[in-house]
Amino acid sequence: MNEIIRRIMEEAKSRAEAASSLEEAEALRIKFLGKKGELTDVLKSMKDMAPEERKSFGQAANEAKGIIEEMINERRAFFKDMQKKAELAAQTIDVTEPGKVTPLGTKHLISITIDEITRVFRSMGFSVSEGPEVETVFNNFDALNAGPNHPARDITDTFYITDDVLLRTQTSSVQVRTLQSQKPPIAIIAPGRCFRCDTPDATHSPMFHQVEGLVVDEGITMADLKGVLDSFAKQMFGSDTKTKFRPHHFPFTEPSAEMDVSCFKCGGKGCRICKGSGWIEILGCGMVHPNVLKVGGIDTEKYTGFAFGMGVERIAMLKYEVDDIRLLYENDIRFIQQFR
Ligand code: 2NL
Repeated sequence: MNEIIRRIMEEAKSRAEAASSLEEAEALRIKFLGKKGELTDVLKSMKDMAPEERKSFGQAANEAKGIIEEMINERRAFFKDMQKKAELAAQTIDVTEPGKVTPLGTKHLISITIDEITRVFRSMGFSVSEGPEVETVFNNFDALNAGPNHPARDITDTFYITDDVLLRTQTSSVQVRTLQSQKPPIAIIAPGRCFRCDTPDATHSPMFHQVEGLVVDEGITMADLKGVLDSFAKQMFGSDTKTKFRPHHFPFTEPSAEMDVSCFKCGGKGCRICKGSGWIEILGCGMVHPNVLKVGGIDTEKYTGFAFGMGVERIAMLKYEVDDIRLLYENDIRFIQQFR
């Protein structure tokens, strides 16, 4: 074999063996086989050779090219393999390492209470409706038979956005929408946020929650109202719970009542929770006023209904003995985690 080729091959071999990294091995390809590489230079010089010399020289040079290529490839593969092994070693997972503990959130007491109320009414065949917190004055007041001079409309009591749009003061507006969009029989509850201009104290908050309910069908009477709400009270506060209905007044119901339950803490003897009376006021209710049914386009000769509304905060505070409504909104984890 030509002396020059042999020398180049030997140099390539020792350089390949000496290469200590993938980069070094790759640089050898350029040094020996690249456009300006050593073997390429030798091949270029062939043009000055005699034809028979050129043939054997060319064969030897091509053979050398293949061998050098293979040597370099082998070296590259070696370093690639090393790199991969190093990567895998670095990635080794220690399965005995203790896992990271992600603290689990807890349901807020308001959500817990809404869920409890919802479960009871669902079990009696009610479905759950939701509606917007930003409502029309019509859906919030006019449709509910609250006359143009009703005190609740006052700007000192209600958050108005424009003359015709407000933050709903009760979730009745959801039921107004239901009356307008569905035909009886209707049995729904509407849980959700409400807003009133109140200065916060132990029992008031400008943002609070309500669950309202509405039933409309043929032949619905006050007896249905009492039966459903008495059953709700027993499921919510215990099967020994007694109920009592006191006459009241709401513009959207006639007749209207407030329902008291016998104190679930003392059983009626009188204690701190029921302020010594043995009874606790839980909700307002009544037979839906014909004017409200008419707004929903419901035939008041054929259909009657009852409705009720309760404050979620009030029920949560009574049931779980929370003495300041503001605790429900501070979101102190030590408070929130007490209710699981
Ligand atoms: C209370 C009293 C009440 C209603 C809400 C209602 C809704 C429609 C028609 C008639 Cl669409 N009434 N809702 C009825 C009686 C009482 O809430 O003290 N809530 C905290």
